[in-house]
Amino acid sequence: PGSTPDFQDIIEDRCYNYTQRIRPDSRSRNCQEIKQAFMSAFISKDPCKATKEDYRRLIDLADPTVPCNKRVLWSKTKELAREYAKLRGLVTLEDTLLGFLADRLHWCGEPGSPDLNTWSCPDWEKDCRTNYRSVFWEVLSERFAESACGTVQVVLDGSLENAFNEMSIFGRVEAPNLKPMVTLQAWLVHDPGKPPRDSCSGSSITKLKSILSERNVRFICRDNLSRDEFLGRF
Ligand code: N1C
Repeated sequence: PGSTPDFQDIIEDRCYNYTQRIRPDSRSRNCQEIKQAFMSAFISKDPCKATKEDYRRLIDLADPTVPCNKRVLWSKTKELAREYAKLRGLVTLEDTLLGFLADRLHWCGEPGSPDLNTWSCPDWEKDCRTNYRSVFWEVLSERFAESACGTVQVVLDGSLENAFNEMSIFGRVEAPNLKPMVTLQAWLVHDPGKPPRDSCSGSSITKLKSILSERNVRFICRDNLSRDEFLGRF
């Protein structure tokens, strides 16, 4: 797809909603400035040439202020992870200002044009990995993971053959950026009506363990959980 219609208005609305209603305690932020910084990160630029640098100013304006010891990561389980976080008073990246602003949106620009491209934005698999949306989530995810402390949870889809996927953002960006001494608690949850296909002793989780042990991150894993068991109601 191309950029989400009314991208700028959505960013602005969400920014006011977040800073004034959802987290009015968060230090006062200028939504006009944040929107401008978001736009200037990618407007008029080659949509396949995104760099972390492009988002530097935006990130500086809106750094996460969520607690470091209450973070929930996920891969292929966004809605479930968000539900779990909400029930337990924990947070996902969409609970930070920038995660909240960009959730479910698409955006890219065109060289030489002041407008968003509403026809087509590059895809990570088909077109280029350094597209503005992917790089945005990578930068945010990297910061979210590297600044986590205490126990970090990750919700993985146990109905997949490889619950841990090295090519996912969790696999290539978050897991390798956890700090030493952090504990990662993994939950393998299978979909209702589907059998568990991966487990804590399977090869994908073994790979995750090896990435973590190199970094001195402790690892706890629970598998074979149904959605209801995981969310704690039977
Ligand atoms: O590639 P993934 O999952 O492993 O990424 C998820 C991982 C989470 O732990 C988040 O902290 O990375 C973070 N993250 C988001 O919060 C997020 N919100 C929306 C990464 N990506 C996010 N998106 C979009 O979903 C983004 O476009 C990205 O490519 C997908 C990742 O989904 P996935 O494969 O289920």
